[in-house]
Amino acid sequence: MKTALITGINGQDGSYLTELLIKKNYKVWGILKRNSVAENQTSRIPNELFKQVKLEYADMTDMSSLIRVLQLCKPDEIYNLAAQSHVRISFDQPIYTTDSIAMGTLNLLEAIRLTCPKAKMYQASSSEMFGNNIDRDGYQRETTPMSPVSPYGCAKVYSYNICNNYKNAYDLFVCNGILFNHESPRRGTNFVTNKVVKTAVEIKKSLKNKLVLGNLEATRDWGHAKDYVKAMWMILQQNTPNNYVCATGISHSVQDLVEYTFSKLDLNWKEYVETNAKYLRPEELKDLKGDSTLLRGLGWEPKYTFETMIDEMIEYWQSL
Ligand code: NAP
Ligand code: F7E
Repeated sequence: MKTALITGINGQDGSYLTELLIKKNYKVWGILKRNSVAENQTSRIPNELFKQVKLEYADMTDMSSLIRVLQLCKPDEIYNLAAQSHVRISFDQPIYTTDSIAMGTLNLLEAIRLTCPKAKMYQASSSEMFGNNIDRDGYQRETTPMSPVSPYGCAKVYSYNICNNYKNAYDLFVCNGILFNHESPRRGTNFVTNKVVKTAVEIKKSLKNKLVLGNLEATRDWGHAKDYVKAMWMILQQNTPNNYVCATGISHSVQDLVEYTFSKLDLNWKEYVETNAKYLRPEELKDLKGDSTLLRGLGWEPKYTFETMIDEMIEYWQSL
């Protein structure tokens, strides 16, 4: 039986990864960031799995807490998913964002080097690292230069680089998964997909009468978090560490997302959607579309399409 430690276990991806690893018969440990509302610390961990998961308080900014947990659980695999992960908010909280992501990753790498150097580590890298660089064929891939346009993206580039550095310098098994946007009913409701779907369903139920958004022209390559946590696991099952892009290869604009969601609910989006500059970012990342040929070579393939994913999210909000 393998043991895995997940940082960010209560996040969208952490919760799906927990389900996947438990199904694969792993012993799963997770770290919880302390919240004054205790229920919030575990709000995304499915009830039926609660008893099977071992949870410990720790914080990415507190290396001693990471060492304590690593010594307790002695993991075979570590999935570093913890982060202040909201790009717009990273402009409001640049230092905490950098502490939790960049220093957090370095704290974890040092803790691994000191306590369990044989463990394999997955780093949650992001398409936000590319900024507005696009290869001539319209895609971003592992070799696309990185010029991030947000404090979040800058911090993720540091994490990406320090992971590669520790892999080469200390012979650690560290892999970066460069994941493009991925969503689900468990996505935070201040990210655009779940904000649009939740509000559209509330409009349909006559609980709200408008949806206020920022940039409608931006395009993203949106996949489903369930498909993407499978990629994380596959990346760590290889014999040699490597970095992989994970994406569907299809992109849609925010306006496409709005049009699809409202039309599924038989609503005319133009009657309800407004824009407000407060949702714009000081520097915008305009277009993302990923080429995951390398990962597909390992046998990875997404099961969800953009449409089936949004349909599932609509059903979720309708069911409440
Ligand atoms: P998420 O839902 O925001 O989850 C992040 C988790 O990290 C939360 O459980 C949060 O705790 C925890 N956390 C935040 N700061 C922490 C700290 N200082 N110490 C310990 N834990 C901390 O994010 P996600 O969508 O699951 O994404 C998982 C990872 O993949 C993140 O690193 C994100 O940056 C990266 N990523 C995401 C995407 C995407 O589209 N979803 C794409 C590329 C990369 P609380 O639950 O207490 O808030
Ligand atoms: O924005 C536009 C916004 O906040 C998507 C994170 O998981 O993916 C995520 O970052 C697009 C942007 O995600 C609103 O300007 C318009 O162009 O859902 P988002 P993101 O910024 O792409 C990457 C890969 C990560 O790594 C991150 O952790 O939608 N947009 N109007 C809006 N976005 C939000 N949030 N709210 C709006 O009202």
